[in-house]
Amino acid sequence: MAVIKADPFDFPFDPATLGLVVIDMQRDFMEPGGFGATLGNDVSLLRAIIPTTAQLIAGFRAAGLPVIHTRECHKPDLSDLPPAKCNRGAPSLRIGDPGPMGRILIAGEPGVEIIPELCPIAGEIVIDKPGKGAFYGTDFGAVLRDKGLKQLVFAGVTTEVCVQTTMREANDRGYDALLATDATESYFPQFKQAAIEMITAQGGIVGWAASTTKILEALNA
Ligand code: C5J
Repeated sequence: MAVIKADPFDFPFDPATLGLVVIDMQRDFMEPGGFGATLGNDVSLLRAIIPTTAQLIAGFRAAGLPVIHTRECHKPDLSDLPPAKCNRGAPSLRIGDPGPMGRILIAGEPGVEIIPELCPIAGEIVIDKPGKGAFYGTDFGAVLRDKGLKQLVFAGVTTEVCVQTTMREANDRGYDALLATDATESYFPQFKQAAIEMITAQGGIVGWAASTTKILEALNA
């Protein structure tokens, strides 16, 4: 068994069952004019993690381990967008409205594309998800089973929304979940910190957390 030096304690793993899940590193959250910006967020805050996330992805690829990407988006006819999600708050544009990167959070539009720095390569699976969690309304669970994955390292945005939701869903389904602390970000730094603490408190009640350096050290050992 290999081991990642993690919080709140070491994360032992079998490389044959380990994969990386990169959540929603798409233009709609990372660039001006997308979904994140319509909600009033400073999207530039998220860009700081692009280099570490790229390193993490490169490390998994170099080790021959799977990388799975997700994107939050809806069908063009909005049939998978419940009013409880659509009619929330007072955004400058709602999901489905036309914006500078195409219709906000709609599959196939430029805003849903993963940012070029972290672009999936041939053979990597991209899960389009209508919810915050990657399991809801997708074949993510079937993909993990197909690939024989049981232990998941998580990166992406935003820490306390789609990343944490997916980690909780994964934990409930029996997966070990570890958060790469410097390859995840929030529009609210205090929420990122709180999410990491929520995940790792109480003996790792949801999962583990470790830096990209520690994760890569273990992959390269
Ligand atoms: C949000 C996400 N924040 N990817 N989505 O709505 O975290």
